[in-house]
Amino acid sequence: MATKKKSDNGAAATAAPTRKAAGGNGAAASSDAIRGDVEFRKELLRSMLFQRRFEERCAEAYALGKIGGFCHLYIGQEAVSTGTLSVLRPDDYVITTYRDHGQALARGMSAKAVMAELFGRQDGVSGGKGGSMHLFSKEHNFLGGHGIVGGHVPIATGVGFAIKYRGGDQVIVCFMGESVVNTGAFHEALNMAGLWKLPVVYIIENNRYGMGTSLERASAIHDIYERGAAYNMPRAQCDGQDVFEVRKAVTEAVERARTEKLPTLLEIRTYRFMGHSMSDAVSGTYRTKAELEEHMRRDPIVLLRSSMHEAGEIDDAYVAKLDEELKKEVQDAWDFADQSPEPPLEALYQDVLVDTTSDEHATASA
Ligand SMILES: Cc1ncc(C[n+]2csc(CCOP(=O)(O)OP(=O)(O)O)c2C)c(N)n1
Ligand SMILES: [Mg+2]
Repeated sequence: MATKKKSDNGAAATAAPTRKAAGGNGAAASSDAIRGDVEFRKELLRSMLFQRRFEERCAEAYALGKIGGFCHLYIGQEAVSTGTLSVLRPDDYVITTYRDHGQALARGMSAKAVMAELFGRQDGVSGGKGGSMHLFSKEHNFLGGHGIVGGHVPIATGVGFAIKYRGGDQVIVCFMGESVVNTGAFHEALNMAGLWKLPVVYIIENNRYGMGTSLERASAIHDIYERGAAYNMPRAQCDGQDVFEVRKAVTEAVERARTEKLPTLLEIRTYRFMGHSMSDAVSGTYRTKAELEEHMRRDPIVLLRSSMHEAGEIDDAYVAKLDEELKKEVQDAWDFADQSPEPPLEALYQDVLVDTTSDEHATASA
């Protein structure tokens, strides 16, 4: 079990809790294993609420000019990151898009180092040279943070190939938005994974929009998990606002990948509460305020908190204290980022090419 994990720079991070997933050989996991005990559910709540509080401050930092470039918030989708990453082992791999803050935090990466990256500072997870869209951590097998829509999907397939080739039992989870399913790279990559039976869990976070274009205006089919049929790939769809539904679907897919070396295409239906990026209006252009408000009634954090409240597992005082702790942790991350220096000019020439013939590289990849 891991709840509060130590991170890169020794600071406590609020990672998604982990529990051994139930069910081997593709057997469906039991409801008890999915829901865990009260302490586990509290950790799920903590993980989601931490992402929310962190990103609320990101919006503030962006408005103040402390964060530059692009910045895509994940608010509303936190049950997907927490639910998914609570199923993985530390030696599994994760790869994602530019909407990556929540997943990095749920994976246990240091909030301080993530915030420093957003601020473009030297102590950031990518040395301050990547920014919001390019969070990486070798320690956490977190392979980015990618800005090109669909560009990371073939990389995930390659990692799946490498795992199988080396005889490992890890899996790779590849998060993507629903617009990715209309790119060529998606089809090439999923075909290979289906053909070669690779341990990859492809997760489509279907938040209904690609920038300002709705799924219905962009895709010939709307149950997009069905695209897996073209690649003979196991596939499923689940509710992304319910963290337990996410855990259940991901547990089955991960077990299938780990024990049977089979890929899965999972469509997780969610909704983003903010604009596409910080430069986009929240509503009033491509979606109505009424639509947004309807979806906000299914806020994943409120759903979990209310169910625990009703079961008598937490009370208002518990939530208030938790919130206070998390806000302080985010403030500490902000302060850390703010005092971190900008990368020196020489950093421009560092980490540009890897000398794959060097001894250091040979040892690292052995
Ligand atoms: C190849 C490519 N084309 C266009 C863009 C511009 N772009 C950035 S995000 C985005 C929409 C992606 O939507 P989706 O995959 O649904 O992810 P979401 O933003 O909803 O998480 C587009 C078109 C890009 N980054 N890469
Ligand atoms: Mg989308």
